[in-house]
Amino acid sequence: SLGSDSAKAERMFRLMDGFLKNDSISLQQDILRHVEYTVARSRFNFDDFEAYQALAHSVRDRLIERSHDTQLYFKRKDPKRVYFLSFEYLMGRSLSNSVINLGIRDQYADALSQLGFEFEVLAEQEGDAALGNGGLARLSACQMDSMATLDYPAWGYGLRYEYGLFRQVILDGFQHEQPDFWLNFGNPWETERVHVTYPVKFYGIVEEENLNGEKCNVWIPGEVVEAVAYDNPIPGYGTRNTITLRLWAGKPSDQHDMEAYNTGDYINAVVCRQKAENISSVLYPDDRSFQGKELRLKQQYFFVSASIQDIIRRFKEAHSNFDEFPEKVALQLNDTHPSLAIAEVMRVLVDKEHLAWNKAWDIACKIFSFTIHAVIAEGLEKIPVDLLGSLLPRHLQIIYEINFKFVEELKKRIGLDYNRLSRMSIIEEGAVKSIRMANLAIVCSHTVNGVSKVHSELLKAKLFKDFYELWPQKFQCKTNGVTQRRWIVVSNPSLCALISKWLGTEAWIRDVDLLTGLRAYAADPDLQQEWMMVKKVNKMRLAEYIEAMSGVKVSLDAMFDVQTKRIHEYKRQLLNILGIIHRYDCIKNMEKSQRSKVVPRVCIIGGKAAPGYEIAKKIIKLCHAVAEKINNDTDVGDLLKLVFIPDYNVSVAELVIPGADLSQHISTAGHEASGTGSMKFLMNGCLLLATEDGSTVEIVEEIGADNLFLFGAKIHEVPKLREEESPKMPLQCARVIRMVRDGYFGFKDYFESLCDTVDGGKDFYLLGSDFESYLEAQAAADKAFADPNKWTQMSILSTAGSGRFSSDRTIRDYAEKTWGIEPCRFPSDG
Ligand code: HBZ
Repeated sequence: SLGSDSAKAERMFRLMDGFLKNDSISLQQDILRHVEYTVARSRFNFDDFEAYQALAHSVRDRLIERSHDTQLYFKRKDPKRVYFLSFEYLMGRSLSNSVINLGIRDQYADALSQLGFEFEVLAEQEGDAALGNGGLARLSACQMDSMATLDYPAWGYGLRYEYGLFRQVILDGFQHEQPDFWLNFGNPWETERVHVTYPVKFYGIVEEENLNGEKCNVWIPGEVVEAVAYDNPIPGYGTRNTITLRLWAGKPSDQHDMEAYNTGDYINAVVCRQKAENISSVLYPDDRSFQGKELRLKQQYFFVSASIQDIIRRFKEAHSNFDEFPEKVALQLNDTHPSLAIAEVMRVLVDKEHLAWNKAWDIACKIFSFTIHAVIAEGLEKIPVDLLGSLLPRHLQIIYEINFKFVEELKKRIGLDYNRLSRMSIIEEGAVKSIRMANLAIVCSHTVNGVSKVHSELLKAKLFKDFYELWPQKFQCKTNGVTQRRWIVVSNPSLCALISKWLGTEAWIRDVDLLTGLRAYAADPDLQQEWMMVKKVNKMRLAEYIEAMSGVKVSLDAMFDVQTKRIHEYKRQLLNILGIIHRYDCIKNMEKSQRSKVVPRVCIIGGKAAPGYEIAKKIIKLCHAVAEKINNDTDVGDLLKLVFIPDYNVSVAELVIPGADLSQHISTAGHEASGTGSMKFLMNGCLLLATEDGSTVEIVEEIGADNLFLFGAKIHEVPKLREEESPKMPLQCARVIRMVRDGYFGFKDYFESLCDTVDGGKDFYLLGSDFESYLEAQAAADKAFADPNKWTQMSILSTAGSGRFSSDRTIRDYAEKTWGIEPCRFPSDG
């Protein structure tokens, strides 16, 4: 249905003999062809890794066909498109996800077995694409999957870092960071688009010129770097639609240094050229606060400038009038990191397209929407004015102009309330004058959203109260979600099969609300039996991994209790460890006869600390020190084990989450914007032990408070608890801290400052205050676990209630209420 009518197209179609075929023989032929011609190994002699590469290339061929069809179709239909701008994506592995979404996993598994290979084994050969830090980045990946599956005409834009998030190596219990040069063996999924390149300018000066009697600003840059596109196909599930994640890499520009060549400084000129590649070379591994570093700002502009040029080029291919721009383009800012796009759009429209300022501003205000992932003001980006002025002189002028007009308008609305004016200004006056990127994004965006109900309310009541009062209609809530394709279908195939069997359909994979159908069988002994078996198999897989990695043997009868996420004080891994020490202490002090009543636990903690975050690194060390003591105590045996899983990433998560019985989401209330890990555990029938923070509040609404273990201070109680003169410190908590302080786990001096954060007089994250309630929730979890049928019923109800936390729901909501776009589905069922 796609090709043009021309004879040429007909002939090409015949020559190509239609599309690639997916029968077993064709797949085997394709794989062998790639072994021989792409990997350049003999088809009679290749190893697992080479087989993986060939396999990946053969899958990519199929993805390319679909992405061509999709793009051609979008071009023909010319719908409004959304451009998702995110600085970070945690895609993980692509192989299993791709073949599942293409609907040909079984065919591939069969073809491979005919060739003497096992699909699962080859899938293990793939490394993670880890171009991001944590929740924000994985959310972007889940949302791309949903945009493709729901047939939205969407593009993702990002940076192709050569070094992704560091690899975490644990030596003697301490975290060390190793570079993740993930492209070392090539990346079979991407396609370099050598023709899709754009110059990106930096530094220089701005001159005023006269253009037909009108004053016009011309930016004469001091450096030009070329951005080259690398396209990564994102296949939808149950649709032929395959969208693109376009990542930019830096490459030297030809215009760059002619001067140097002419003066004969050849060596220096080549060295200078290499610097261009540095821009996109490394991901900043800190997910806490803004780094006022020039390289970071360069990355931001590089990414923004290339993306905007690409978007405008695509628009201009079909349109000549910028009045139509807002009808065809929606730009989504994933946090403030890409918000320079606002100044860039203004610069292009005013300086290049010569639109009047007001006209350009009107357009900009109709295309941008902005998602905030931060909770506290310190997390918001501020760019020093001097830095911006030297790197992007024209953008600084534009931001000043935007601010001037905004403040003038504001004065008319609110009068001369200088405190409020200065709070809302895009420019922060202070020791270091800087640009508040969030304010810039809010001023220009038509929609601003938080990532859970409580977070969105918090933004309105606290962080951006002034803006909410000015523009209440701009503020929305888009509760996060995760994709059930990756987090059930790919990572937990046995559960996937079980769900489909009991629902009598696989339709829930696209239509996740159908999961609620499981509620009817939650008490059914047959389902319960099968459900337990699935969990057992997943626990076995996890136990093998734990033993291979750490040498610790764990009992499958124990409750697997997991906390995996970035290490942060506010996420309170320390509370978890103190709770484990308490449990250990109790077992030690118990009458031997009482021990049979203890519910055995395997406590699993995993996550990376930002390289410069000392306290987080001490938490990791404490975890190892405590584990060393407990795991070697024969007195305790299987009643308690503690394991730290190193280098937690997407593919480790795929193994850990399905094997968890209980998972902890225990941030101090009011600190987690949403949290998305909890949603993945929920989907996998894992019970939650949690504070009423972020999206947990909505999870409780959905599954009921008696289906999880809640504890701790509530959001509104936190400020008052913090004001208290002497923070609450229950005896049990004081006792376990004392054990650490006294050197019970060694490294006495090293842990001192960590202990200070709790009993040093401040206890900012309220570990002491929440400690008793935490222990009670843990006791309730033990009690429930002792009744396997009850526990299994709760587990089934968790999965059954997880549908609301699918990114499909989130994306549909963005599409309808924020972006104003509609599905554009390639007309085929293939
Ligand atoms: O975004 C997280 C929130 O902490 C979490 O609650 C939420 O569920 C998730 C998705 O909305 N935020 C991040 O992951 N933030 C970052 O990774 C980050 C990265 C670079 C920065 C600042 C923050 O400069």
